[in-house]
Amino acid sequence: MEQQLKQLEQEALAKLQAASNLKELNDVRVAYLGKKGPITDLLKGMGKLSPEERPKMGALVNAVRENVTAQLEERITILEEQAILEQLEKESIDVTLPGRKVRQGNRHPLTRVVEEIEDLFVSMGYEIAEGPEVEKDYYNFEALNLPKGHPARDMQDTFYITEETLLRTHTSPVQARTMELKKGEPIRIICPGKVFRRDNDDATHSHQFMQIEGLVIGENIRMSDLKGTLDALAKKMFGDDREIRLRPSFFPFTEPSVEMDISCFKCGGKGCNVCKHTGWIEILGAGMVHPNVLEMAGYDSKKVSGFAFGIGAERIAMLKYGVDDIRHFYTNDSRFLSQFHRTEG
Ligand code: FA5
Repeated sequence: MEQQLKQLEQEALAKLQAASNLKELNDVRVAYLGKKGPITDLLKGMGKLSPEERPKMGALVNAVRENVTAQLEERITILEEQAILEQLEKESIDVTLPGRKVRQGNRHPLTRVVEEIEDLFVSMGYEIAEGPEVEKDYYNFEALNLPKGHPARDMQDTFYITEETLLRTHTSPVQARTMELKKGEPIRIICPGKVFRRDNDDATHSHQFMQIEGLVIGENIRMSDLKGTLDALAKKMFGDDREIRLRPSFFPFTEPSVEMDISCFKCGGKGCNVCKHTGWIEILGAGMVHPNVLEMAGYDSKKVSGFAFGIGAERIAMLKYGVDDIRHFYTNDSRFLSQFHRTEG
């Protein structure tokens, strides 16, 4: 029996050494030390031994059990440490590897144009105003001398929410709102924002685009003030070289009215698909505020006068950066947008 016990001990110790993970160790523990294992069996058989042999064998079996248990615990500690080391090895970071580049974002070309124009006008003493994109028919049309049924409404067909609310077709309703708010006080504002129209999308038209409205009201404001202001805008955005023209136009809320064109960046004025073979691209509408509009907002048109303009922000960005299709601004194509990294200032 002693012999048998020694053999069992050797076997168990060998298997403990051979076990390569915690699960295998547990299998060895169950097989040798478990309730149905040979060591327990031997202990159970002690009753059959003579009283002299019993304590000796008892001590031997206990010694074997203790030795196997001690070895088991030692192996558990070793394998646990090994597992932790392996885990650490897997998770280790090689600080010498080249880092992943974080792609640097930049402002959208339209945002930059709007900010540049804002800067120019703020430097001339203008305030920045805002108005809602979902607008009342009253402010979008009626307060601007465009009563219901006026034929000029057709030029700015839009998306109606209800009979009386719509997506604004231009930023001009901010004129009416500001005049109402200022109650006869002088005004000098610009208002950038999104506008919406039922226009067919093409190289220079979009159903949603940006305008920047300008409004100046005070005593003795003249057409020459408007011209000088637009001239300063054109010089700031395009430099002195680009050709500019003002031509007579019609808006129900200004009298007289003008439109400003810039010579086409693509063909230099010869005519191409971008400028619809005219050599010019229209960038804004403007004029002297119509007396009816002043009166409707509570201003005395005999005492004060004013000028207003509405700039197409996309058209400015197209001319400034040589973009030949307005749709590039809205597709979020990073190949297009990343070109503006270099010129970020
Ligand atoms: C207006 O919207 C007037 N509210 C401008 C104005 C303001 C006149 C104050 C007088 C006083 P118009 O419809 O022409 O005018 O548009 C102004 C500018 O917006 C155009 O010159 C053009 O640059 C731009 N624009 C017009 N329609 C579109 C479109 N579908 N897509 C992109 N830009 C457009």
